[in-house]
Amino acid sequence: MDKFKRTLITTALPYANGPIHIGHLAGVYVPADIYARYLRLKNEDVLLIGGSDEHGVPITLKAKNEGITPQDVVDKFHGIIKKSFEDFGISFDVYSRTSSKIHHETASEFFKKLYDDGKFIEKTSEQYYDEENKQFLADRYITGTCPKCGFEKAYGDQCESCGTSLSPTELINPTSMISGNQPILKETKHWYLPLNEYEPWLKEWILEGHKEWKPNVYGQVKSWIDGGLHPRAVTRDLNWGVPVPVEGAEGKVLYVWFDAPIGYISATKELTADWKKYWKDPETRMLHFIGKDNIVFHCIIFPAMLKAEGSYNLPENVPANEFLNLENDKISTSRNWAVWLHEYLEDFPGKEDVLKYVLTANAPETKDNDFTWKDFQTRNNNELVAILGNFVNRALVLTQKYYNGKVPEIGKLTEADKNTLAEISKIKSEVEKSLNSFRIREALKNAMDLARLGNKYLADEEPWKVVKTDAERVKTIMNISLQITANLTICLEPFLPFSMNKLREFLNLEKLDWDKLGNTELKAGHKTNKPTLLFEKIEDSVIEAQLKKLQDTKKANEIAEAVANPAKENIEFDDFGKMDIRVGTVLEAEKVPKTKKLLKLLVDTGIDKRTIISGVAEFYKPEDLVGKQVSVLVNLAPKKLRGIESQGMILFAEDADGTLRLVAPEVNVKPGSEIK
Ligand code: B3M
Ligand code: ZN
Repeated sequence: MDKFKRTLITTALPYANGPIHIGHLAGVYVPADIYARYLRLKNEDVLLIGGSDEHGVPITLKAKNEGITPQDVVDKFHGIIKKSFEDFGISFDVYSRTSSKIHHETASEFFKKLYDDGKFIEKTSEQYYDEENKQFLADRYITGTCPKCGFEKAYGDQCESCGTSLSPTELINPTSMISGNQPILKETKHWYLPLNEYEPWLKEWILEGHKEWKPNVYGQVKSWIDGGLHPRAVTRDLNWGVPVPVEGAEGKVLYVWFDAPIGYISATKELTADWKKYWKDPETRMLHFIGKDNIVFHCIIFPAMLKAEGSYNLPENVPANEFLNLENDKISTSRNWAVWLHEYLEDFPGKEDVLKYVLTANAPETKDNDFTWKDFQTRNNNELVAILGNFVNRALVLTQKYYNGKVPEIGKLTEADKNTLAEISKIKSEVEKSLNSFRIREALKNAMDLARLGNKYLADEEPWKVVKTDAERVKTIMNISLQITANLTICLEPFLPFSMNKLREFLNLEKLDWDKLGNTELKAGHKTNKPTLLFEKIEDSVIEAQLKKLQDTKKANEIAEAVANPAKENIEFDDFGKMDIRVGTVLEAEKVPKTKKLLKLLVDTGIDKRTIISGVAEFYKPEDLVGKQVSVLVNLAPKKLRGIESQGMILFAEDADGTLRLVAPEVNVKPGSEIK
């Protein structure tokens, strides 16, 4: 730690317009939590800061769509988010929220100081205004046709069809999403932070001074700076947020990205009266844990704000992660393509650590990664159960069996014993090295090496065989195995806190500091407890149920996103009249042998009883159709299918996902009734 006495860890404040999903966890909260737990285990002074980001346009839009207030929206999601973090064991020292009074005051004062010090420029520009609702329209409140690709539902800031970023005035046929009217252009005044003035300083501070930052972070910052920085508006015309605390700013609030990072300060204030020590003492090291989409805000804009204010520390590092995908598709809150934390906690009670483990082992540290349920199962069964759980269980169960749970005396050490014990210290320094450079995934792998070491030691020494010939030797083997187990409770504590707690209970051992890692802390004669299983196998059926849930989501999305085909060319009434469509009743149904899709039906058409072949075997079982009424085109020329003559056609509606559904009268009618 050398030049620093303490660490302030901030985690990106999630928007309170949806629950937490595995992407958030893998990118930000799990690595930050591991790092904070590690420092605490080293007895360092550390704070882990979190909170909900409760401002911004998407929250107001959600409120509008659901007919509730923005405060209702954030109350609901702040509650869900906070509880799920707690249950999952993210060890925040404080989890605050930006709609709180303390935050409004803090953000307001911060703005006022910059304003009074003349750090802003004021600019008047023309922006879209909804006359009916008497309000300026945020970019997201305007839709129109994309000038690049012609997509008709582009937003004022971006076209989600072709990805182009837009400004509202570029939209063709702009429409207010509030009133549906065409907005007018009207002059409005805003305050801008002249980022361009901070360019030379940013170059020196980051590009020269922080070459050690992760390449993905450094690279993104460099390309922003190289592209040239411009003044950035820090206020908005909106009625949800922190009101701009100067005269002549009625109806204006701070831009969400101006107030949100100040939320880190407010949260620290909420936690401790001693907050200045963490923000202003240069001996405090500040770290921002974020996802890659937040890099520019944490590496350029927020530091420029802090620099302009003048009395705060700057971040020492910003270990941003890339994105996690889910089953090969981008995680999306609006498309419900996610594994939601609160649902996981319900579906997998007691398995918090399993998710932490999988998200860490597969963390998107240097590139985007994919979460799959299959990988989740494999890592649980082949790593947590087969390596860690298996070793610990053997060590503890054999101790129960041979010594009634008491730690046996250690005797004369063999070379293998000495090497094994020496290995623990090596693992310690490997884990430290990885963690100190934020390679959390590698750190976990190194820590798991201790469990691998234990497994190998037991497999090599085979106490269950030696016990028949050399009982004294077995005491030493078991003593060493138990020492490794005790060391695991330290080494894996930052990564698997619930499980290590359990393991300490088995061992009847108190929590040990990081510096004890490598020691032999268990004294001979110490009584251990009867263990249960540390991890359980996850069965295929459990994984299949999760995959089914995702499949259902995918289907629902396809249906929701599908657009109806355009109407066909007009026809004359007589053309329609040529079709003779009748209601019929299915009398018999069977599969056509050796086909996947075809059913052979016997239908009472009221006119006659006839055979019709239908390609619906994927959607209906024969027995489901018997007795059902159907619509039959009876004057379609007969056609042979697989050697059977089909005398007409049954009508089906094709859903957006391709599913076929019967078209039938609302109540049963007499077979032969005409459909017209
Ligand atoms: N709420 C954006 C996000 O969740 C934003 C982070 C704020 S951190 C100060 O990606
Ligand atoms: Zn477009």
